[in-house]
Amino acid sequence: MVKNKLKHSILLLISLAVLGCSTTDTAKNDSVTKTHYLLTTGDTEVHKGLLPNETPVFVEWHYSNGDRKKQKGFTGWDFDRDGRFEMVDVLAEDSGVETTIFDFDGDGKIDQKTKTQPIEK
Ligand SMILES: [Ca+2]
Repeated sequence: MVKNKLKHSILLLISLAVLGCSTTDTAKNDSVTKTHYLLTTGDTEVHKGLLPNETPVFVEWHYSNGDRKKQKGFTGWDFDRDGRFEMVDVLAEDSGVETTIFDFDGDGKIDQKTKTQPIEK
């Protein structure tokens, strides 16, 4: 059971990575390209009461010139505190929420995706 939960969490992270890759291309110039990236999770913040657990997910980009850039790319929300994310915020370069994705059936696949709309003033 724990192994299946881990597998589903990894599937969701892979889905996140694909989503993140398509939205955060910030290569400095044409001769320097991104070669690969690593995803790591930070410490989970356990909130009191009914609030879900909150875990930052970091993306470390590796470039062809050897440079690396690490940034918070996602925030995972674990509503039932089983270690799997039911909701993930995909963050933009300015750390604002760009998209929110949901996996409420626990299969590690995205069930719904909601694009964040800017607030009109
Ligand atoms: Ca969960």
